[in-house]
Order: sequence, then structure tokens, then C-alpha cells
Amino acid sequence: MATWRDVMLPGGKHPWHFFSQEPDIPALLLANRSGAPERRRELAAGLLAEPAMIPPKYFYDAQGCALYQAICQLDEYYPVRCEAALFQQFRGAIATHIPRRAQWVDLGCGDGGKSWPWLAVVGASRYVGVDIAEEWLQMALRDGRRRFPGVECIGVVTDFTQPLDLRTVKATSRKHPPVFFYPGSSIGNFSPVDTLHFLQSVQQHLGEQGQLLISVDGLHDPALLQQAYDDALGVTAAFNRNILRVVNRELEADFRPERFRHQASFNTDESRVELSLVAQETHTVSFDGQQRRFEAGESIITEYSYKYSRAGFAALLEVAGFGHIRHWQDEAGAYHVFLASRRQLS
Ligand code: AVI
Repeated sequence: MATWRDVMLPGGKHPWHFFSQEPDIPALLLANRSGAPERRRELAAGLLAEPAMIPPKYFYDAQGCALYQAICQLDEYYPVRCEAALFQQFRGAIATHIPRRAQWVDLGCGDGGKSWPWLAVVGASRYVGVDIAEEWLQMALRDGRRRFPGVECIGVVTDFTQPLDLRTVKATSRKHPPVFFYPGSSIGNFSPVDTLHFLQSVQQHLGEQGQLLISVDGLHDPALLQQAYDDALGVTAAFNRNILRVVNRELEADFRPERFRHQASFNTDESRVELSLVAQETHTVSFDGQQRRFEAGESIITEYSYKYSRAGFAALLEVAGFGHIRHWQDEAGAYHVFLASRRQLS
């Protein structure tokens, strides 16, 4: 039987890099990760842009991951509760549409905790954790192996803001169709164009029976959004400012996070929450041999979080080549789960 190792090891050029592990350390593949020079270029270009911007993937160093976990515990951060309630209520119904013995591909898996309740219900044969944060992925794989000894658990460390290339998943997809699981409404952090590209690249990995199971945050009262992204305890503010520490490390910059104020606002025209850091005083920041002057009140954009109507997201799925689109939502109709497969050519 072909395993991921067969895919990995033949000679010739291959995008994956495999490093051997202690016997008890799960297999991990590195793919599509930008190196330090690329990250520096990306960050410097963002800081010199008008307005300045820092891509949100830089939130997630160890401290950023911990702060994001704390956000997920907040009363104000409704998406976690909405999704948990939806999955709790509809897991059985959703699972009836998912092929048995599937490869469960957990996109942005974190500690894997959102997948575990699904694996037994859908009878998955394989778990593929995918995340940019290697330490989390290692943790998820260890946990997955302990909980599901019969399920092969592998991990792919990748930046899937770059084109998705999961050949290990494709390799056995006929016998064990992939189910791409993308929870947490994280798709909202892509621009609509990047969302479309991402959906298209997932669609290309599906084969005939593969599925995408994805949660999407819906349209909400702006006051609720304001609280969710600017909570009373200041956890989101700390999460936002932490990105400057990451930039200091990556780019040898001299940002002083206390000189910036967290700001969250809802852009109705674009249907997105915008997170930014606003300079409190005019000052100059040095990085990578360059400088940028920030006027008092000037912003650095750190994140967009797009909110979709049911029809709006279904339309994107269709444009990306999906069909058989099934949908579940919470009582308020403001949080969505979609299950979709490749549209068959007639
Ligand atoms: C990860 N992502 C879905 C979160 C969101 O809601 O856009 C990130 C976040 N930013 C501030 N709070 C949470």
C-alpha cells in the first residue's frame, strides 16, 4: 500500500522536505514555507507601503498563539461559541454526507482539538494536520496518535496563504478521499480574491469524492463585532500589539508596542472588520537598515476579517468549481458551515 513515504522519497525534485524523527515523534513534512529572507522582504515591503501593513500570519508566534487561545475564551468572541454549538447540533447530520475511511485534512489545525470529535464519527483512516506553527502541529500529532492509535497521523508545516500543494493527500485520494476541514472561520482572514484562489486550490485536490467542510462567519450587528474585536479585558489589543514584537525579532526592528493603540472597526462597504495599530505620537522606526516615520494617528493595518452572507459565500464556492453545496447555520443565521464537493462536469 502506498504511504506518504512513497510519495516523499523517490529521487528527483520534490517540494517536500522530510526530516527524520525520533520513533515517538510524528512524521512532519515541510512545504511551501517562506524562508527568513522572504519573510524579511515581505515585512519590509509592508512597512514601507501606504498605508503600512503587516500580514496577519505574523500574529502567530508562541505568544500570539497563546493570546489567540485566550481570545477564544472571551465572552465577547462569539465565533467560537457559534461554531461549537453548530458542530454539536449537526455533527451527526453532516457526517452522513462524508465518505467513510476518508483522509481528514485539518487546515490550520492548531492543537487538533476541533478535529478529534469528528474523527471517530466519520471513521477517518488518516489524519493530516496542516499548520504554519510547527510546535502546535507536533503537539496535535502526538495527541492524535494517542487518541486514535489506528489512524495514521501526519503533519504538513506550510503557509497556505501561498498556493496549496498537498501531494501527500492526493496520492491516495482514490481509495481514501480527502475531507478538507477548515474551521474557525479563518477563511475570513483572506481577501475575497485570495479566498477564491484558496478554494480553487482545495477544489483541485478533491478528486471525485473529496469534500470541503468549512465554517464562515456571517453578517452581524456592528456593535457585536466591535465588542468581539475590542474586548473589555484588552486581550485582542495585546494580541494585536504582539505582532510588533514578532516584527522586531524577524526584522531587527525597534518598534515599541506601547506607542501604538489597538483599533478595531467595521468597514460596511467591504463587509470586514479591520484591525490596525495606531501611532500615539509621531516617531520613526528602524528596521533592516531602513526607516519609516509614523505620524501621530497613522495606522498600520494588521488584519481584515471578512464576514459573508450565506448567498455570498455559496457564490464563491460555485465560482471556485464546487457543487453539491450543503449548508447549516445557527439560529440567528449569522454563522455558517458549508460542505461541498467538486462540481461534476456533465
Ligand atoms: C483567526 N481568525 C479567524 C480570527 C478572526 O476572527 O478573524 C483572528 C482574530 N483577530 C482578532 N480576534 C480574532
